[in-house]
Amino acid sequence: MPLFVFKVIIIGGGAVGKTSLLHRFVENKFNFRYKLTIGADFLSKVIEGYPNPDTTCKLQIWDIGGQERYKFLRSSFFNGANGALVVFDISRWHTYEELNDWVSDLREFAGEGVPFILIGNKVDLIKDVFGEYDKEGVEEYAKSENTYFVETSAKTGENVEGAFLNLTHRMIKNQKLE
Ligand code: G3D
Ligand code: MG
Repeated sequence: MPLFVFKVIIIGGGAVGKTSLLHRFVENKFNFRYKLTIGADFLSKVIEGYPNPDTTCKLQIWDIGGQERYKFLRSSFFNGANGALVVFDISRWHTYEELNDWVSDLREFAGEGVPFILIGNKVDLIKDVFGEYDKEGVEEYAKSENTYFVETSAKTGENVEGAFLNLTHRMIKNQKLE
């Protein structure tokens, strides 16, 4: 019975919803008392029967603050990561423009071939988004990186599980290639 154990990291700027996505996925809860992430922390989630009925995946999911003052923690945080969720906030376009730094840190500290998926979070706010959100541009970027872009909402739960499962699938494929 195959068992995969993966370290997953959630990266992106401050207040994009990293901690909220983690709690939504692991505990199916939103907006209880966690607030600003201090340093790095992780939660575990066991997925049985994915991607095959006889497979179990154990995800150790690490959450970091996007704040600059945690920069010194980054190398240990990235070290040994098998995959990443790279998150921006659809309602604040500048958080997308900041992702380059996160992706280059991912490659530098976790390795070139580490799979990631791109997440535009807070899609429930899309009615309030004017002009700046260039969805086609994001999709093109994802394609050029050979990855997948998905809009999520930690608030409603939309696509959150799907995003983690898509990444899990990519991590399994990546491990088989090694
Ligand atoms: P971070 O861990 O990336 O810093 P948080 O982000 O998870 O702490 O979320 C930052 C704020 O965005 C929180 O609001 C949180 O409730 C809100 N948020 C997170 N995800 C979503 C989402 O999908 N939709 C909406 N509408 N809000 C979201 P507060 O007000 O508590 O600071
Ligand atoms: Mg946080």
